[in-house]
Amino acid sequence: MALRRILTVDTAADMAVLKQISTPVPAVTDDLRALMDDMLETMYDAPGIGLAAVQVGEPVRVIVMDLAREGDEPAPRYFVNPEIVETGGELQAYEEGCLSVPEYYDEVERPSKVKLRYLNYQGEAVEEEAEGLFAVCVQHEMDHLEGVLFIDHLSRLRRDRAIAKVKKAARAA
Ligand code: K2U
Ligand code: ZN
Repeated sequence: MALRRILTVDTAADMAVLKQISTPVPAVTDDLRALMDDMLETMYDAPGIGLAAVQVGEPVRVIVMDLAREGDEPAPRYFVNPEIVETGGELQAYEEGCLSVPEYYDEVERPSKVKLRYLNYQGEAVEEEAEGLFAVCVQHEMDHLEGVLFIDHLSRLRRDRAIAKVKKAARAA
């Protein structure tokens, strides 16, 4: 397993990759599992609770997640070629962050329930319903696969302020 660099919005090169639409994966192979292992290690190290492959420079339709609370047993989740097949419930606001937009948090409204279909770590087809933080994270990560960042849901002013803040922090580092 290896740590990968997480792309951030402060450079044009990284932003160009983050804005790409990720490509479907033809098959769940050992190489793909190695990428998912690296993504999970990178996510835990960040730390974060979700990560899309494009965030480590691999624009393929793969997401990893672990929603286990501090102190609980890790509960790694792998989603290959995930699709949201249904959304429901009421619109719910949640204070989101993003490992590609470090240290910036803002409210985003999303449907409170989603039904998703994906291939798991073994390449088996799974259909699952999500709500709560799981639904928020799935939709946040699915946005990444479409080249959409959570700040793209904000006003132009707040989006520009977020990017300026990340650029300022990168210069200071
Ligand atoms: O995509 C990412 O950058 C990973 C996010 C996933 C996430 C964002 C918003 C809401 C839920 C999940 C990172 O895990 S950011 C860290 C974080 C953790 C819990 C809640 C909000 C942000
Ligand atoms: Zn994100």
